[in-house]
This record gives sequence, C-alpha cells and structure tokens, in this order.
Amino acid sequence: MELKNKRVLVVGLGKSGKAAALFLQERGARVTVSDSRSAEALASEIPDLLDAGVMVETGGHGLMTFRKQDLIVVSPGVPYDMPELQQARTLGLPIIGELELASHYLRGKVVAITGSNGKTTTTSLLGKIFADAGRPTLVGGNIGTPVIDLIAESIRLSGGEKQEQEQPQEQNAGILRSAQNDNVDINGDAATVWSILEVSSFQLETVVTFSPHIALVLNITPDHLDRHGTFENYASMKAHITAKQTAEDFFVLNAEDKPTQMLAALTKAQVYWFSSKRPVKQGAFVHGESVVFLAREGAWPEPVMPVAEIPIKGAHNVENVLAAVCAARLAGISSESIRASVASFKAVEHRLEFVAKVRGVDFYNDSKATNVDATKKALEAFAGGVHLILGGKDKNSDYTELAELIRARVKTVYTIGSAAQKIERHLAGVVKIVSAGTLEVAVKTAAANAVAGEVVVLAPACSSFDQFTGYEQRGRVFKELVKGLA
Ligand code: UMA
Repeated sequence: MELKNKRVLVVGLGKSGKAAALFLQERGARVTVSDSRSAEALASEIPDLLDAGVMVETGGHGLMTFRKQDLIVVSPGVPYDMPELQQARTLGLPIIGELELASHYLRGKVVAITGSNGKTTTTSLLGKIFADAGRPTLVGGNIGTPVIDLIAESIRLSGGEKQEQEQPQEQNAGILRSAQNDNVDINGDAATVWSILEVSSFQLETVVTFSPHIALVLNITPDHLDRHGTFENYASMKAHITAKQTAEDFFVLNAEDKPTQMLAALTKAQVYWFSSKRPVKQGAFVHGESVVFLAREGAWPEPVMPVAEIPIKGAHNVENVLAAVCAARLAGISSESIRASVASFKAVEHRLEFVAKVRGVDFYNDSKATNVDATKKALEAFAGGVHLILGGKDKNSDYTELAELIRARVKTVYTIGSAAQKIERHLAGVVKIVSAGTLEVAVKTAAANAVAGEVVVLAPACSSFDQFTGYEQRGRVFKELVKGLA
C-alpha cells in the first residue's frame, strides 16, 4: 500500500486511531485525525500527534475534512453509517479500518479469533501456547493492543524490512505440506512470527483483504445490535474473517453453534471443527474424559489432555480450550506442549476472574461479560447461591433470555447503570431485585446479603460506557471495592 504523500484521514482518536495516525505519518502520509471529543478531553493525546506533524480536528467531524482525502482509516468504535462516512462513500473514497491497514504491513502469519464470547480468553491462551512452544509470538487486536502496534516487532522478529515480500508464501507451503501429510506436528516453520489477534465485529466490518492463516469463530450470539441493527448483519460481519482465506488456510468452527456452523459453506479454507459434545470429522473434541485432536477425517484421534486438567472455570472454557488446541495443532505445536501450556493458564483479568473470598463468600469479576450470552455462560459456571450484578449501557438486548438461569441459580439481582429499569422490567417476578444504581452500592449490598458458600458475580450483560471508560475500569473498580470489604 503506497502511503507516501497520500492524504489520509484517521477517524477517532482512541488507541487504534492514535496508533494508526502515528504509523501513517511515519510512513510518509499527510495525516489528519478527526474526533468528536473536545480538545480538552483529548489533551493527553494531542501533543504526540502534533509533534509528529499530524493535523488534529476535535469537537466534531467536519464534512469538508472527509472530502479531500486519498484514504480514510476508521477506528473500530466509529459507526460505519455515520453521515460523514456515507458522504465519503458516495465520493468513492476508500475507507478501511485499523485492522485492514495493519494487515498490509504485519509480517509472518496471523491467527484471528472472533466470536461473541470467549475471544479474549482464547486469544490469551493461544498466545501462551505459541510462546511456550518457542514460537515468536505477538498478541493484540480487540484484546487491547492495536494491531498497528505489532507491526514493528513483527518486522524485527522476521529479520528486518528486506525479507518483507518473500516470506509469507514460503511459509504457507510448509503448513500445507504438513496438513496434507497427516502430520501437523512439524517444526519446519519454527521461525515464523505468529500474530494472535482478537478481532471484533467492529473491526471485521471494514476489512477488505485481511486474510488470517488460521481463523477461529467461537460462537455467534446476539451482541452489538445497537451498532449492527440485526443479528443477521452482525453474523455477516463475523463471516468477513474468512472472506479472503484460500485453500491453504484453516477455518476453525464451533460444531455446536448453528450460526457458526453455517459459515462453513462460505469458506475456501480447510474447515476444522471443535465440539465439547461429540466427535467431529476433523478437529478437536471431548472424548470420554479427554480432549483429543483428529488431524483429518479417518485418522486416529490423538489424546491432548484430560478435561480435568483445564484450570479455567465453566463449560464455555472447555470450548475455548478445544478451539485453541485445534488452532495450535494446525500450526504444528505438539500435544505435549499444548497440554503443559493449558494446564498452567490463569483466567484472563475480567473474565470470570476469582477476586477474593470475604467471610466465606467468593467474589468473581466477569466485567467482560458485556452481553446476555456471556452472562449466561458465567451463570452456568455456578450451581446456585449467586448474587448477580447486572446493568450498564444497554445494547438493545433482551434480558428475558436470562430468566431461566436466574430462576435456577440466582438469589438476588443487583441492577446498576442506565439499563437498570429495562432489566428490572424484563426480570420482574423472576427473582428478587435490588435497584443498586452504582457498582459501589451493588457490591456493598450483595456482600451484606450473601452468606458463606454463596458467590457474588459481576457479569453485567451490558457495556460499561454509561458509568466507566470501559469494561477494564469497571472490573478494576469492582476488585477495589471487594478488596475494601476484606
Ligand atoms: N469517536 C469519534 N466519532 C464517533 C465515535 C467515536 O470521533 O462517531 C471517537 C471517540 O471520541 C474516541 C475514539 O473514537 O476518541 C474511540 O475509538 P474506539 O471506540 O475505536 O476505541 P479505541 O480506543 O481505538 O479501542 C478500539 C476498540 N474499541 C472498540 O471497539 C469500541 C477496543 O476494543 C480495542 O481494544 C482497541 O481498539 C485496540 O484494538 C474494546 C471494545 O470495547 C475493548 N471492543 C468491543 C467489545 O469487545 O465488545 C468490540
């Protein structure tokens, strides 16, 4: 992608926008950043950009700014259909996201993980499996580090700028050979740099040529309907992950999730499956008490590890491990190495993370449960006696879907944030509800109500942006409040 002297507009000055703007400027583009927030709100970001020579527009997006550009790069959180972008489209200006931009420069191979839930855990786990196996590994994307910020290290680890062009094809051939030989456990490409990327529907909305060597879709359940409008639109964004894959690539899918299964018909890549319930044609599944991997149809399943050795809580985490096992075996990492990595894996922060036991009550931080399905998965991990903190910013979600599990396992729901009233309407008559308003009141009231042996779980089924800067801050505040109790 030629950037020298190109006029490029970056929309949004969050983590992705800042990384994209500095990268583009460094590559010789003439960059403007436009953000709807005020200059005061962006005061800590602006000096770096001005120093680098980037022009900055704050306090709104000027229509003219979106006209005189050769390329527009949008941040994931910027709505695809905002009027300024619609106008740019009618003018025929190319519009891509930060992920697409980064993928043109990232060296080595990509494992991309998407899904409504489990992305962060699976991405972290795969990062650990690859790194433990001695593979040069980078981890980023929606998990927190913009993909742009991985580029420099991917180039360094690949031996510098010079080999930029030749490398990918050679390495693809190695992996293809390994799969065809029914011997995926090869060491032939141990020097390849692997970028393990968590990718969201927001990021996938604006990809054009992005083509991961191994793509995983963990599950597709309603989320972000406020942005994508319908479930069908949302699911179609997830499908973009495989749109540019070829027969040399791998597509790993959840055999137990209907919307995910349907993606198999859309891909040119080799489809591998994972299932916690039954054997699959090729891929990873639970057989008796063990996780096994089947390299291809008709082969003998090879044992990877006992299910009992999986250290992270909940049936959904067995699925995450199966997905990771499948991807790691396809990359040629041995079962022994995978087993050791999984067994020593610690729950990701904010993902059903154990915080503390206070007077016999266990506190779990699942702040990353930002949709209804994630909250269901959290509840499934506990037999009963749950004090559940729900609420935040609504995403056009249907909370009645929680009713059955709440009736069976939850003693009291504590509502917080702007979605509280809607949640209370949806769960009326199902369970005792306390309108707590804030996280602080919720934690203190739940701690006072819960008795030894019960659990307090923050799994809010909503995004955090009404009261916090993100789910991480919400999770950290929760942990501080719990520590305060102790
Ligand atoms: N903005 C505008 N105009 C708009 C909308 C937003 O200028 O119309 C500006 C905001 O004022 C703000 C900036 O855009 O300054 C924010 O951009 P962003 O929302 O894309 O945030 P980043 O900081 O760049 O973070 C993004 C991801 N955020 C979202 O997708 C909302 C982060 O995922 C990701 O970690 C980061 O890039 C690095 O890749 C967060 C997330 O909530 C964790 N993701 C969603 C999720 O997991 O459910 C998809």
